[in-house]
Amino acid sequence: MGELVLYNYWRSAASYRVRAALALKGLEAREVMVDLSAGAHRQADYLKVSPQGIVPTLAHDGAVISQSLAIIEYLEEVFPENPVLPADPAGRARVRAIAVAVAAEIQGRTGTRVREYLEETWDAATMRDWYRHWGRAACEGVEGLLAGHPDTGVFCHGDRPGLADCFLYPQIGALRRREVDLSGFPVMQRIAEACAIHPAFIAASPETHPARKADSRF
Ligand SMILES: N[C@@H](CCC(=O)N[C@@H](CS)C(=O)NCC(=O)O)C(=O)O
Repeated sequence: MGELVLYNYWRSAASYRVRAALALKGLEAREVMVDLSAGAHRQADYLKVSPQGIVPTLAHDGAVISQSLAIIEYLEEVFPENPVLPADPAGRARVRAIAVAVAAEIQGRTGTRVREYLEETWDAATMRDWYRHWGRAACEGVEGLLAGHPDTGVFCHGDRPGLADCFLYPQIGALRRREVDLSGFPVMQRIAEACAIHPAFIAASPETHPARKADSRF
């Protein structure tokens, strides 16, 4: 098996999803930083890797894979040890549904390029209201998938962290950084507390990432 190469950025929530999945599965990847703050994702050399101009992207054995969900599913299929998806089809579907709810309905509406476009015309207060509105609206749906469901445990699905947590926890970090009030979402908050002290999420975290320490702007 060839080397895993992960194009990502330490601050990116979508990148954190894949770093967390790698850590949970006990896999190592060589990381290539794509500095979103400096616009490296829009440069011609990176657009050859990711025509969408987004991180993360995984390169492995001649395959170049974009989209965090597709990347983690690829890792799961190629490296089945330490699974991040449950064994049963209904459980797998539930975990994927939580992941897509986070990726599409929280991050899709409030992600970097959407914000950058709106920031060109909106003032800071309008931006803040918009972000908080969509952040909370999407969280209501995710909390609904988790609260009271018999398969919700310490983590999103049972008592071991998996793919759904790889999506949920980084997104909660992004919402908190923008001061979205998460007080109506106790299950999400409880799961976030469990992730915060789990070694895989600590190892993959933006806060502890070597590229952050090397970046004098932060
Ligand atoms: N659906 C994509 C989202 C990827 C994404 O939006 N990544 C952000 C960083 S968290 C990015 O590259 N933003 C650059 C941009 O939007 O121009 C995935 O799950 O991988």
